[in-house]
Amino acid sequence: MSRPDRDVIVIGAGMGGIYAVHRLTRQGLSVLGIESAPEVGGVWYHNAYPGARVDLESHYYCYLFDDDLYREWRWSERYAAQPELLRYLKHVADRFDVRRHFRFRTSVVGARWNEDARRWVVETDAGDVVTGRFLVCTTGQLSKAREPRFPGLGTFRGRWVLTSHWPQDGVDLRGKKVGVIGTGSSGVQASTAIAAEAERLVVFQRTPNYSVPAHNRPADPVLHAELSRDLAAVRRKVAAAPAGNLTPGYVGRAADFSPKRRRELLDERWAFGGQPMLTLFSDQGTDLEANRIVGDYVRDKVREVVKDPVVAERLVPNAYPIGTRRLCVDTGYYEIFNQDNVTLADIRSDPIRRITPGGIETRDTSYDLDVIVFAIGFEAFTGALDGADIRNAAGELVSDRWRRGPQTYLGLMTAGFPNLFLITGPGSPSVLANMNVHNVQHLDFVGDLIDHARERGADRIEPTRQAQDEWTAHAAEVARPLIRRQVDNYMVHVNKDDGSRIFIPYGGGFHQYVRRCHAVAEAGFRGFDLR
Ligand code: N01
Repeated sequence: MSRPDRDVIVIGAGMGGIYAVHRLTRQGLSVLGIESAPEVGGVWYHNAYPGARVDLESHYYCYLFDDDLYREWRWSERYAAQPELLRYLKHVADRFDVRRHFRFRTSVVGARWNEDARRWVVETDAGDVVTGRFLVCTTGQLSKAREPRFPGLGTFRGRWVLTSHWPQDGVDLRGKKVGVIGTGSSGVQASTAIAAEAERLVVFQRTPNYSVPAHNRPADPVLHAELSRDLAAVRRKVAAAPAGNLTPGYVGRAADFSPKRRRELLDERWAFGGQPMLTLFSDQGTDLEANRIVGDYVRDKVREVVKDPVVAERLVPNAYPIGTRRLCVDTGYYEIFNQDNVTLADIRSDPIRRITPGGIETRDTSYDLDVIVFAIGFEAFTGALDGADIRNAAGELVSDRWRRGPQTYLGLMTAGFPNLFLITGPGSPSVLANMNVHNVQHLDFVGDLIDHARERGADRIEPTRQAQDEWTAHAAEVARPLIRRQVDNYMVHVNKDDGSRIFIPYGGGFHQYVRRCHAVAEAGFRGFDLR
């Protein structure tokens, strides 16, 4: 039988794709990367909206696999902004010479598993067909934008844009009347930056989200030097951390502390800033009372910052418990509502009716706008896979198999789709973990698994049904106590027929997940059927 064109085809040149090509070529595999954008960067290429910035500290949200790379790159800020992140990813791509393995400006429009030839047959929009033994999807979990489907959008005379596919040549917002729809992480960041630039900003909020200050500042050279001294130890520690980074963790259960001490601890976390607000009390993710204590603290902060009490009450996040959706991390978000040029439109009580040639019409009000910014989220987890039309030998999409929720082994492979690797997929910690660390962990596992199979003369890898069922049951079990499983958002799959809810990422923590992956590898990659 002829050999496939490549050992591995990698889809996507974001943080995961760059490392995939580096890791897999380094172990001697022939690799072709395919990327629709003209450049590396993935989400950090496309999400070029004003204010886009990482919400984990840059000292940890970067590649840790290469000591010299880590030591030589100096972040300018504690939380790097999108242009700097993109510069970093281009630097890494150059340093490890990965670009020559990529076809840019090329989209995968179909991929089929050919069982007889044991290979993936991949078609691109350039009309090429290329075959690969393995298909590695580093397509991201939050990369396929949700389409704005608002009546009348086609009639709008101004310009409309998506935060997730911001025009690379920018959008001039100076002196413009701008509307932002959506108040998740993207909308909060974009609104904060746009408020400083636009003549008028209207923020269209359906659900008030929790946002905590980042307290961004110049990067700390002492911390960088400290971490650089022993990167092997840093790698060990992040692998043993619940979210794959070394920010402050749990201090104990909320009930272990007096109200006065709790308040001090909350003040300290607030002063630290960012996501660690979710890792203060060990029971705030599982106990509603512990959660309420943290939620009330943030709600009071909103009331302290926003001067108009009516606007403040609309912004107060009380629709769901804190941390059950992704926490927003901001740089002065609530403060913008004290500016004369900013209006909050509460579209829960006064819903959008239609988009008109001149702006947005709600049930009670009409907003005159030059630009509409959609920050309405993503077709999470399966959007990019379906977009590439990846099908097994029976012609099924992964999402066809996952109608009642994702089924995977280790969040990495799914039965019925041999040799297909879903990097940071459903059933892995995925969006709950530090993505750089997680990508590297997953791709090291994949590299080792391919080597293991080849040493045994196998070129076909598929998880067994039993291993997949056991992993899916285990993931459901660890998610059972989590309050966040009860709250609708992109991390929860709800079955319409019986209302059953499946928490999509692995909720047991990155540390537990890594431990289990090690155990699987040490047991000869137990649960994978090699042929
Ligand atoms: O998307 P989202 P996002 N009419 O889905 C609203 C990562 N990220 O792009 O809550 C009106 O969170 C929707 O309202 P509701 C991060 O993991 C990271 O902001 O459904 N509104 C919500 O307010 C994050 O979690 C960074 O009622 C509509 C918003 O749009 C993930 O990406 C930065 C609507 C969507 O929020 C996604 O964040 C950015 C409609 N028809 C993103 N449809 C950082 O690292 C939706 N909405 C900082």
